[in-house]
Amino acid sequence: MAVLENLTSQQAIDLENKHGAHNYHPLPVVLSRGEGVYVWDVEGKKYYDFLSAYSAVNQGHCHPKIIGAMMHQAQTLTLTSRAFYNDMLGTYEEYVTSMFGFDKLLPMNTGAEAVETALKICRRWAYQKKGIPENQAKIIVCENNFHGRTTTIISFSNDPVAKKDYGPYTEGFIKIEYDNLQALEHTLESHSDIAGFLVEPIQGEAGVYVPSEGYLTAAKALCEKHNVLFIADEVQTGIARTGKLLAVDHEDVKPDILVLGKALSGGAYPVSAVLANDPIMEVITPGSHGSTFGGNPVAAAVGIAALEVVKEEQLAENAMELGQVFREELNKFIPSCDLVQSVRGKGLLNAIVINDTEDSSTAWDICMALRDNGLLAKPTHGNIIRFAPPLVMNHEQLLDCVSIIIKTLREFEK
Ligand code: IF1
Repeated sequence: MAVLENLTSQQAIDLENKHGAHNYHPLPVVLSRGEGVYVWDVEGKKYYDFLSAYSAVNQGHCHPKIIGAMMHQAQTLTLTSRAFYNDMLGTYEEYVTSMFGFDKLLPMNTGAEAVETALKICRRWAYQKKGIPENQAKIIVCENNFHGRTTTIISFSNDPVAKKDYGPYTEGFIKIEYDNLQALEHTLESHSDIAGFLVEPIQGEAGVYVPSEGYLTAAKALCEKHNVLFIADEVQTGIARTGKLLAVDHEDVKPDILVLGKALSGGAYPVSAVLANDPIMEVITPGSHGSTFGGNPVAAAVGIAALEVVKEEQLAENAMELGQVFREELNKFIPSCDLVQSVRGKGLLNAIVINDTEDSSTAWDICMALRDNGLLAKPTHGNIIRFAPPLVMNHEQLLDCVSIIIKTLREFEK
């Protein structure tokens, strides 16, 4: 079929520009194949993937176990809707709830859907269990948050690019400074209608902001003291990315509601989930929430396989170890490089801060040069470049990537 003829990169870009909404500004590289830590462009050039589709491909591209599970289920039964039972969903729910230590799981598809689901559960719990007057529930969120792109979620964003001209906005959210316990405590003490606190254990899109040691523990304790639900958005930080199964595990914090997505499927299929214990999840009753694809057999098969890979290949341990190597190597280099201010992160979720203004093109230009040198990464906000390779990377590959990054930064210094 003509439509499947091999395209040049430029042809593929032109087609997207002509026929697709311009809701992204991708780095000019057209990928056609992925395997493990590598991707190839349509001209056959090989790259290290240092973005992992925003931490969805933690298990590496096209992991054979995950693809095998997907193909088998896709040839058997793809979708029943929840109008009927299917033989995969209960097994998946048992597997995931026991792996993460919760009573129940509500299956969705995208991260934003799961965040929206968590907000609905939190509000309904507030009215039915906490006794907050109907329509008065407030949920505390953090400045510079990123939780998705639905109208309600961008209503509590402070990113003008993600928010402007999408009003009217959903009410019921109070924004406080991230990593500021006094702000959280003051807000909890000065309001009686707080239902929940929604937080990223590390703020990814904001620029990989790791909060102070103990922040999550203290925040959870404040929520318990005020009978407010602690909602952890681990869509990006979860599934071994930060060197533990969950980023909250670094502080042994147990969220009241846990939101998972992205690498819950290893990037093979849209799979997200909301987990909570019965006293909270029981506010969801038949017909009060759902989705056509939520909990479909393919998602269930893929989700189990993706989590088995995390355990079998000890991806959290590997991320912890390689993340330390990555930051050590860059911290050795940074003193000799005026271009880079710092490196920060946990596990294999890291970022470097470029010594330039937020509105400069330096970070973008560096990513273009990294692309030419065989490594794909992309700036988050302004002058911060996120580095997040698949967690299946080995020590030799990581050191190879560090040398590409240093070589590229040196080229820029001249
Ligand atoms: C884009 C980055 C952005 C997320 C957290 C929920 C969601 C995300 C913590 C929603 C999604 C993606 C979305 C994608 C770029 C990427 C991203 F931080 F990961 F880099 F935007 F901030 N919670 N993050 O990070 O999940 O609905 O996308 O499945 O929208 O540009 P989703």
